[in-house]
Amino acid sequence: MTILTLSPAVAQALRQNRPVVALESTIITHGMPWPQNLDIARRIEAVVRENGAEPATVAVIDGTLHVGLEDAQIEALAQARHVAKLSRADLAVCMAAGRTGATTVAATMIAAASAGIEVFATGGIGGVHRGAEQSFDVSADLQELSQSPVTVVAAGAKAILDLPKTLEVLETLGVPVIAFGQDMLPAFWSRSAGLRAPLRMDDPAEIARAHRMRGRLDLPGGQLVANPIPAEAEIPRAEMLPVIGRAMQDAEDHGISGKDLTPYLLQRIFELTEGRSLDANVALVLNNAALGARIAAEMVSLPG
Ligand code: PSU
Ligand code: MN
Repeated sequence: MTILTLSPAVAQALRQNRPVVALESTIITHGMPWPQNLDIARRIEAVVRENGAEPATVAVIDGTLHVGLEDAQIEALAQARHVAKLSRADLAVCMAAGRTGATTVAATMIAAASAGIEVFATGGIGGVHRGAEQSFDVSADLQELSQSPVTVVAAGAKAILDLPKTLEVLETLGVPVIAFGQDMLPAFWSRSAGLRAPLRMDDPAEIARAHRMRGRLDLPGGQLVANPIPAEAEIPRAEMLPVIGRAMQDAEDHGISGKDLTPYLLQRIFELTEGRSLDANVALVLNNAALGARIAAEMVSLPG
């Protein structure tokens, strides 16, 4: 017996071998401010559906790991305060204690893999933080990509991270980093991080086949698909860098570290850009949801 609770819609889609896209909940509770977070969470699900797949938002509610949430559950999470931010290390602890928590990329991958969902769309992943040579702050998302067989569609990683080090760690861990439709690695709000991506693919079917080939080779872990933000929504890198620098200085001045760092930086950047960072964030998440649905559709049409 599985410990997961699938929503009826997700259970049915999986049973019928229809495409399903997992979605995380930390983006709702810790990544975006109320009330926009609720509207955006709903729009992400709508885009997945418009592109022919079933959305499966993941969260722990009162100790139960849900894959696929009802709208009322999403609304409650969006408004809730002091929800835990769950990764591999604390997922089981939260469930055993009967508490509520939002799943990060790492925890969402664990749930998706265990439900048999192969594709997951989000905004940005965690990575190697700047200054990690001192702080050792490397997101558990990276390790998870090397263990759980899920293809994660993100818009690259934010420049709040050390992107060259993030690529190095992913290479060491054996995680394919695939830029979609361009040579350069996208950097979340900007289409290019100024670094070449290790791999490039232009076709969702190719991404689906590569995912399945890993399985046939018995390689653990998934793939990271880095999908550039739509050009019209991009904030150029040169404009973001000083904002990021300022937010990081503020984090240091306030002694913010560990799990609190990423949510703090996101909130601070939102304030410093007077909401522009959020508009870009919305555009890229919706774009990723659409690509995730297309990859999921290719995946279910493959044998085995
Ligand atoms: N990056 C973003 N937006 C986010 C996150 C990361 O651009 O909302 C969230 C994701 O849930 C990710 C988590 O898995 O932050 C990583 O947190 P940490 O750096 O503490 O591992
Ligand atoms: Mn961290």
